Amino acid sequence: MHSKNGEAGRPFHPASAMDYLPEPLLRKLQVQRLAESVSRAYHGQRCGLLKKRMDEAGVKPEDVKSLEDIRRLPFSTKADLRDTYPYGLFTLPDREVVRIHASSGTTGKPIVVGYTQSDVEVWADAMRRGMIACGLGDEDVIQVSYGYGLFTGGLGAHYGGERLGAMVIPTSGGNTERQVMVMQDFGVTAICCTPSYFAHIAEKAADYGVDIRKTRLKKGLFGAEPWSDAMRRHLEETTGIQAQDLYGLSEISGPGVAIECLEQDGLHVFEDYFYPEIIDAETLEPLPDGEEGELVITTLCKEAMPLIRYRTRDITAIMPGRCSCGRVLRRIRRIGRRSDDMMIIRGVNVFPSQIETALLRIRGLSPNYQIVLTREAGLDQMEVRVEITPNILGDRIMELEGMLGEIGHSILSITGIHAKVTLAEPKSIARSEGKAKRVVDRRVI
Ligand code: DLL
Repeated sequence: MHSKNGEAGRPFHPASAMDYLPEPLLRKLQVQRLAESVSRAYHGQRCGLLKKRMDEAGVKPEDVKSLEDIRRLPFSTKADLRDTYPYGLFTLPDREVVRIHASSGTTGKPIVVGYTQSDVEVWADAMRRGMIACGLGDEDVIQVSYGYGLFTGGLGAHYGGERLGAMVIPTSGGNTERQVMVMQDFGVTAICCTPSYFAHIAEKAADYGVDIRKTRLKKGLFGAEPWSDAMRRHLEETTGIQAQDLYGLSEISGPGVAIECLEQDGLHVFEDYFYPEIIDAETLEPLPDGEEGELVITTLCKEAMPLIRYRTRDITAIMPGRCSCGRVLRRIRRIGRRSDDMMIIRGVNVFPSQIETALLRIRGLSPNYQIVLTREAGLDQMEVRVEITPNILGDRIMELEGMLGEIGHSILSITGIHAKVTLAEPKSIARSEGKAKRVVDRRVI
């Protein structure tokens, strides 16, 4: 088997044998793990949500005998996480849980996910295999510039890199000058961050007189936000690295649910851990391979918080046929959009409803607002334009300035994003007769 991008001679990497499991064995393993996962969720969820839904649908965990049987199971959504906040979907006692992460919910509260020791290991293993698929090995020096904290990006890439045996440098996000220094001085060969942050790092590096082509950097594992092939070409041409697409979501584990191999022709899903389906977002009916729809994922090994048929809201397709890299794992197309209104701003998930919650906490604002997204020097900027009510208009300028600060603070506390706030005169923001158009996205991705 030959690969055009340099995996030649090693189509089968012994350290990622599961990627090459013969298909009948993989499907058999999936059925067995699916049945176990459904049983864990059915019997274990603290809130009993899945049990209630399955009982209503007349399905029992024992009914899951083939992969087709998955269609009989109810879907789960972000709303389920919100409604059972914080730990309702957990299936094990707290003492079994060794890690918590969180991601934006649709209102002021985040959604919370938990991991047992085994869940952390499964996640690290998926990331490790993803890194191998990108051509990385124990000789690599990996700079992790995804944020460390409740966000899964930093620790997810970190554990994967350590499991690979690479040298991992946990720079986390921010302080771009130091990022460039570390990259140059520490002999970094691969970087993990959002594609827009790498564009920003590259631009800053040029300002500091550093030519990334002359450093040892050769790979980037980019994800956490949608990006395009045009952006890939731009990053690859300006910096000389190979830019790989990395996908994941907190609910399922974090980064490493799917990743591109060196063929850069779709993202391999780690199917022995995460079972993918594509559905029509309107009818909820499964769609055949090749057709675009919403990605639904069932965790096969998760212990602390198994999720059955989780609707990701990400739009993609399962690509028919086998990848020329030789991996048996099926591929999804790169994700360009979602079926809901979630925005991703500097890698942070933000819902318009969160902005609304933040605005309505403040007296004197009307519920008419608009969110304008732009990208400057590779960095996303969010402007929130909000109308004031007529009775506030007569107040002194000083008070209006205080109000700007208060709004900015309220948005920051709910979303974690610094927004530029502009007050607009009453009735100056366009009204709509149907769905309000809250978001104007001027970013080129
Ligand atoms: O963004 C996990 C992650 C970290 C993935 C680092 C990749 C790298 P959440 O914050 O829960 O988790 O956001 C998940 O981000 O449902 C997609 O809408 C979007 N997303 C993630 N990766 C990609 C990608 C992390 N490669 C949400 N392309 C997902 C497009 C992506 N969208």
